[in-house]
Amino acid sequence: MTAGADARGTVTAPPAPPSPKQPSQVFDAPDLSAPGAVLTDAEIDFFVRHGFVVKKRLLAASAANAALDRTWRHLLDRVPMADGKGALRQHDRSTWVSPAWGPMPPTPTDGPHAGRAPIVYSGATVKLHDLGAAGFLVRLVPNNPKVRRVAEGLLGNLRPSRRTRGVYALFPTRQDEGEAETRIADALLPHTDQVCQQLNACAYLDDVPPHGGGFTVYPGSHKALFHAHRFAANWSPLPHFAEVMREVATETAPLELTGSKGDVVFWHGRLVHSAGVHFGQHIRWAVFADFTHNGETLSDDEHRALGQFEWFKDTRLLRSDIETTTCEGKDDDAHPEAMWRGWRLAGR
Ligand SMILES: O=C(O)CCC(=O)C(=O)O
Ligand SMILES: [Fe+2]
Repeated sequence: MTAGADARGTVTAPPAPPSPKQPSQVFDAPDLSAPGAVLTDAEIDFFVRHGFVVKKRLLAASAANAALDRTWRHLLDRVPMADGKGALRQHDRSTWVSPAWGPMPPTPTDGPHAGRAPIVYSGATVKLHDLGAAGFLVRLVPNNPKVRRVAEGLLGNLRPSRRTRGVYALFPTRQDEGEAETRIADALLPHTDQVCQQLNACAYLDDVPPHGGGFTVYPGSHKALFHAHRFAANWSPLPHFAEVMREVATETAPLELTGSKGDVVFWHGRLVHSAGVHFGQHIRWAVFADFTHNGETLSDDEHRALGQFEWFKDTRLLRSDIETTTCEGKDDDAHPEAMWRGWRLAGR
């Protein structure tokens, strides 16, 4: 049954899962592709079971390099450094470690960037949201025919892509001594994303070595989190959401996805994930993109009224969404079809 009436759910902010958290394990995802196939059965099975699949070197290296050069220019142009603390330089790795950013202006409360700074720079993280709609990024990831065919093969008819979330960089930091396992677990911030979450992509613009900030996923968590929402896609956490997150964080060993320039991780919108631990010397460069069905969506003002307007994401609440209770108890491995209703992969 499709919920045509109120597809918005009851929204309450979930508390963060506490420690102890499981440390992540470095994971080089298997290459399950086959020449000429957009998606193999093995890739689809992997995605259904684990909630993600990695398409290796899906982006051309030359295009990733060009995008990275433009991203560097934008970052150097727009992100201020702290006075007297030394400049950041693209081709001087010694400047990459623990960069001292200038102060961030307050988050805009109105205008086009209300609710989220156009660029977030804090500690080791830089999120270039304002670059997210740049043509070269939209062409490289969500509108790249190779990426789009995979997303369509998994999800079906897609809402036209207008933007990405931007480029997310994780810089190397000076490391304190400490027990590696504790540092790894403590550094993780398992969470799920909001607004409307069906399918997402994380594309690497450069190689991501072990413990180099690889996107980190909690395999299989998409199934439990699916049932921790009232609706299949729209942000609609149920009262037991926090408990489910706690169980995932304490019981599931997260996988830190190492990879190469051009790899694209496709991940289910309900998959628990985190930015990865980073003890290395490289910068982790990733473009995040959102995909949803091409259904009717709420207006921007309706999102604002619900406190759900996130301008930097290419996703909007669906006016008609599926009630997860109608899928209850049927998404085990023997009957995987329930939580995949409406997905193209279910029809293969
Ligand atoms: O940068 C990453 O690896 C993860 C970012 C993320 O999960 C988010 O911004 O919601
Ligand atoms: Fe996230």
